Parts: sequence; structure tokens; C-alpha cells
Amino acid sequence: MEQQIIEIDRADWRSGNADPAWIAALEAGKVLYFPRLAFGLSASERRFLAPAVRDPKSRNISLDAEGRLKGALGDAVAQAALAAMIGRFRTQAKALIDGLLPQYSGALRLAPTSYRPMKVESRQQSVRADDRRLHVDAFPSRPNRGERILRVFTNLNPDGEARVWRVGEPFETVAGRFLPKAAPYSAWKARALHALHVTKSLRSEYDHLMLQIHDGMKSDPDYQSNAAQVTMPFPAGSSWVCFSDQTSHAVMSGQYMMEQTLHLPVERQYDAASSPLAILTRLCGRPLI
Ligand SMILES: O=C(O)CCC(=O)C(=O)O
Ligand SMILES: [Fe+2]
Repeated sequence: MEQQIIEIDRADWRSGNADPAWIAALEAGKVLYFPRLAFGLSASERRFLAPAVRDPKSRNISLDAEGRLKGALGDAVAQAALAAMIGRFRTQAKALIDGLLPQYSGALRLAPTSYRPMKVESRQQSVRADDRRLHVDAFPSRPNRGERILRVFTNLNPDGEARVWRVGEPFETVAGRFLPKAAPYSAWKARALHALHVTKSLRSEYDHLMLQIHDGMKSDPDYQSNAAQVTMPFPAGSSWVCFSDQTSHAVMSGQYMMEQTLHLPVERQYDAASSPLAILTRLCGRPLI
């Protein structure tokens, strides 16, 4: 398999230069990996590196686009300090993307920033929700009609523990394998799901196929073990970026990570023809949205 991870040696979130080779690699579904790009914590912020900061009732801690902190325990002062820490990561993640991908500037829509203090290995989840299985991201309740899911990750682990991912084969190969097995799209079912508020908007055929691919990958044990893949331990103090709706990925172990999702309209890509929407449309031979 062609190399899926592109290493970039820089230690500054803002020293932006846009390299056409990195841009093409990212838009081809590869992972841009920054081994020396660490998110710095102050001495007092280190107290947030504990699972107990999370409210057990929620899956992650997040800072929404309006700056509201969700899913955290602690008094108002501690919560404000935690919100400031997560907000600083958001600012740095945005600066990194602005520098690397200037054409996206102004078109990115910010999703909540998440802080994940839980140990990956201890999570018990249904097959569909189990991110330890290779998958491309697709969200059942939030159809996106091809809008891209760009993610910036940083490993904050204070004990030097890597966040171990598996990275799989290119999207077109994945699609070639799972599209033939996908259940056909049903417009009336999509309308029913919307009417019942299962989806926040109408699920398009694109959204349906992405979910079918996501579920097909996760529920195929043979695919999980035998598909072309590499294991990638992202060390503590490193960061990485990928289009998670395109890059086949799975998280195997690790603890303490922050993640920023940025949504991008397909037409703002450097090469929109490399998007999952363009690839699936071409493979299906009909419009999907
Ligand atoms: O927790 C992680 O490292 C990644 C999980 C995942 O699949 C994702 O964030 O899309
Ligand atoms: Fe994922």
C-alpha cells in the first residue's frame, strides 16, 4: 500500500506555509503527522489530565462554538480554566489549518472542540460506536450532503503514552469493496427518519452510502484484520490532521487527546474531485445529493 502517513517536521502551530504536496496528500485521504507539534499546558492545567474532570454522564468534554463547556465536573473557576485550555487548542488548531490550507480560510465551519480524558481500552461500545474498528466517519443523525470533516488531533498524554491508531486503505478502495454490499437508498425512509427527528435534516443518498460504508467496515471482522493497514503510534506531544470522512482509521489505545473538527464545503477544496462525494458519485454514476 502507498504510504498513508506524511511526516512534517515543525514545532510551531503558526509557522504556516502551504506546501502543495501536503495539500494534495491530505485531500487524497492521507494523514499529516507532526511529531514535534505539541500542545503546551501550564503547570496548573496539568490537573485537568485526570479522568475525573469528565462528568460520567457524558462521553466527552467539549467546548461548543459559542464557548460553552459541556461534560466537565468541577467548580466554576476550574471549569473556566478548562474552557480556556480547550479554547487555546481550538485557536492553535485553526491557525495550523489556516497556514497549511489558506484556500479553506473563511469557508470552515467550526464544530465543538473535544477533550477526551478517558482510556480508549476501557470503553465498552456497540459495534457501530466502536472506533477501535477501522471506519470512515459518518454520523447517523447529522446528514452533511458531502460537506467535509477535517480533524486536528493532539496527544496530551503526560506519561509518554502514545495514541495508537490503525490507518487503512484509500477511500476509493474502501468504497469499491463496500458499495456493492450497501443497502439501496430509500427516499421515503429518509423522509420518515427526518419526520421522526432521527435525523436533523433529510438524509441524502450520499449520507446513506457513507453510513453503509461505515457500518459495513465496522461489522466485518475479516476486513478489520485483513484489510491493508498500518499501525501508527502517535507519541505524546505530537499532532496529526486528516479528513476523517475519507481516511480509514481506528483508535486502539491511548488516553488524553484533544480534537478539533472543522467542516468544509466540498467546492472549497483544492481538488474537489478527490472528495468522497466525487468518488462515490463517479462510482455510482448518478448524483447522490
Ligand atoms: O479517539 C481517537 O483517537 C479517534 C476516534 C475516532 O475515530 C474519531 O475521532 O473519528
Ligand atoms: Fe472516527
